[in-house]
Amino acid sequence: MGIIKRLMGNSVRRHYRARGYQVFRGAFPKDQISAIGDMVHRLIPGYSGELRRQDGRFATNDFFPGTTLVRNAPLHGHVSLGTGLEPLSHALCALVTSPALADRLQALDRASHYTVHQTLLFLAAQSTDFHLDSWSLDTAPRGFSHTVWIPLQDLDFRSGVPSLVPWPHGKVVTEAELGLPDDGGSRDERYHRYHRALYDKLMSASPEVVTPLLRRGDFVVWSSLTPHFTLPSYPFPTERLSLQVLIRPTANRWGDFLSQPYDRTSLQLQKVTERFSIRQPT
Ligand SMILES: O=C(O)CCC(=O)C(=O)O
Ligand SMILES: [Fe+2]
Repeated sequence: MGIIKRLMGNSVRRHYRARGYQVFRGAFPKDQISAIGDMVHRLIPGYSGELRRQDGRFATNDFFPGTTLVRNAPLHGHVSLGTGLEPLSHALCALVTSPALADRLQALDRASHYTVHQTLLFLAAQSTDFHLDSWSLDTAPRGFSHTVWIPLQDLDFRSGVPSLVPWPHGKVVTEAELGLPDDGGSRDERYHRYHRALYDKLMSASPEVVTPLLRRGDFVVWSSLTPHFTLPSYPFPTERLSLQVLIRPTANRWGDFLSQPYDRTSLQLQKVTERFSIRQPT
C-alpha cells in the first residue's frame, strides 16, 4: 500500500474511532448508482408480485395512500427479488460486494473479509425513530458491525435523511447504566425502554448531530452502536431511493445488542468474492 493511501486510511480510522461514522464521497461511479436508482424507480412500484419486506414476510407493495410511493421496503434484494427483477438484484449484489466498498470498510477496521447480513431497499423517506442498529445486528463483543447507507439519488435536507449522533467507537451504554432491569419484559419492551432512556440521557446534554447530504456515488457508514434517527422529509411522503446494508467483519463472532453472541447460522454463508460473503436469508 502506498504511503498516501496509508495515511488517508489512518485519518479515516481515527475519525471513525472518535465519532462512530464516516462519509465517503465519490466512492462508486455515478453511472452505476444512477442505473440502480432508475431500475428501482422503474421496476418496483409497478411490480405486482410479493417480495420479502422489512418485517421478513412476503407481501405486495404497500403504498402511502394516494401515491405510488412504496412504504414496505424490500429486504435482501441483493440475494433475490421476484421474477423479472433479476438485473436489479444482480446490480445490488455487485454494489454491496464491490471492491470499492471493501477498500473503504477496510480503511476503517483493517478486516480482510466481510459478511453482508442484510440489505433494505428504501423507496420512500423513512420516519425512523432514535435507535442503535446493534439491536438488529452486532458483533460479539459489540461495536464492530457497520451500517452502510447508500443514496441511490441525490438527496438534500428536505429528503428525509438519516442523522447521526457522533459516538466513540465501541462505547456501550448498558441497560444497567441507564438504571433499567436487564431481564424484565419482552424484547420489544426492552428495545423501547432502552431507547427512550438513552434518548433522554443524550438530550439532557444538548447534542450536536451530523446529517450528511449525500449525492450519487457517496455513502455513509456508521457503527452498530452509533445512535441515529431520520429527519422528517418535506413534503411527506416523498421518494427517497436508498440502500441500507448491515455488514460485519467475517472474523468477528456476531449476535445483536442483547444476544452476545448468537451466531448459530454461520453455515448459511456463501462466499461470493475474495472479500465478501453473503448470509443467506432463512
Ligand atoms: O433510512 C433511514 O432513514 C434510516 C434507516 C436506518 O435507521 C438504518 O438504515 O439503519
Ligand atoms: Fe438504523
